[in-house]
Amino acid sequence: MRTQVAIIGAGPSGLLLGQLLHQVGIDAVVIEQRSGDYVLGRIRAGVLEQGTIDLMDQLGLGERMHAEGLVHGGINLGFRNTRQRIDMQALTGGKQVMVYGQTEVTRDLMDARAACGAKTVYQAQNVRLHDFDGARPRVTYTKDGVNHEVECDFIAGCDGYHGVSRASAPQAALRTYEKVYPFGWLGVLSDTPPAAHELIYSNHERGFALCSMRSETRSRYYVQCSLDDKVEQWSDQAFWDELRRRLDPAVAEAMVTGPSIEKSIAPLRSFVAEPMRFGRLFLAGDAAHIVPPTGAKGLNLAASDVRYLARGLTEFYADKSEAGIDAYSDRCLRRVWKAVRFSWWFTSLMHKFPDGGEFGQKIQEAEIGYLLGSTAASTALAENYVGLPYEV
Ligand code: RFL
Ligand code: PHB
Repeated sequence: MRTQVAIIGAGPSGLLLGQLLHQVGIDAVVIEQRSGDYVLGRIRAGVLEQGTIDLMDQLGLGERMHAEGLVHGGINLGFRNTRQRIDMQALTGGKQVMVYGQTEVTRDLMDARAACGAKTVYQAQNVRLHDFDGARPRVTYTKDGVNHEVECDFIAGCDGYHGVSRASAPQAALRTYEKVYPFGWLGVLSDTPPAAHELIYSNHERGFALCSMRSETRSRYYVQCSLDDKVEQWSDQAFWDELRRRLDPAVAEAMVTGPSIEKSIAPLRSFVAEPMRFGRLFLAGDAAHIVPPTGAKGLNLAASDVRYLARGLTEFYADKSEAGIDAYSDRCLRRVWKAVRFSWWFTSLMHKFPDGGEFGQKIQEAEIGYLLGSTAASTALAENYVGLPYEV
């Protein structure tokens, strides 16, 4: 098989890139190791920045998102049994975010891909990347016991943190930066009405809690947990009890609970790999960087990476210019590091650190007080949360 761009991974970055390239007539094949249902079954991101919303609109895929997504102009910070709203819309000159789950974004992209007849290979085993240091890269894989080879001009490594793409880069040319946090998030999805109209990020002496949602009837909640915890140890009742303890009394009492329909534990990590280009291999999304979910930035960074990559590849084919692909890595990394900083800061502010002690707690309290009392400080939070601008 021959294509222009071989895309490894059918997560948000791979599927978004596929549609962006399709829109400008660049042929791409997406090669995914899991089944489509498995990809859709992963419950992840919930919040889209304006830039990600714009990208879906640009692809002509905004209809369901605008009909079903929930537009939020603020978030709530919970602290010392009270709750205060940060009016992001007022602080950023009208910017908002959209609550529309990653599952739905992925479904819309998969449907669009199928509708335009673009090729996606699911359940590809043993995916390998070859010869991307020259002009004729190849990707090989096995499917149903048969070996396949894809010849291409470029490879886009959109295969997440555990994927094969970053691992295939020449390790001597790769520099990585990492911070692992000493706790995880236990998440529960339930068909219950959300606890509040907007998200609540709660700093509590027992640990962080987050009230989020997928719709008016489906909620997503998280509590900070120990890295040693196992999902099986957490009954639904234990989860709801712990969540309630970490919220202010008004929300805790009014909250509707019900059976969980998904429950999982995610570790928290900040990670950046530099550069994001090796010859004709480009890394995008979680393959190149991970942020802790506190800032809701992971999916949004994946979207900004592939936007830059699609532009670079379009310039390559349409204008015979390599300027865009040459600038790709630096351009992405400037935005990535700002989101890494924000996600690290917000994580540090809101979680209980095992070695933080009473001093750490007092500093957090002072900072949250400052944040809520100072327009300058709350504006800094708001402009990062709604998404920093893209470079033109
Ligand atoms: P993905 O989604 O991991 O997709 C990579 C795909 O590649 C496939 N793959 C391979 N395919 C072929 N060959 C191989 N060898 C392969 N190895 C892997 C995988 O099966 C998969 O289908 O990466 P991508 O596309 O870069 O997208 C990144 C986002 O998924 C991620 O950043 C977000 O989910 C992070 N995130 C959030 N981001 C936000 O912007 N807003 C949020 O509110 C938000 N909340 C979250 C989150 C992530 C969470 N978890 C579980 C880590 C909440 C949580 C709890
Ligand atoms: C979610 O709804 O899953 C979600 C929302 C906001 C975050 C992280 C996760 O910061």
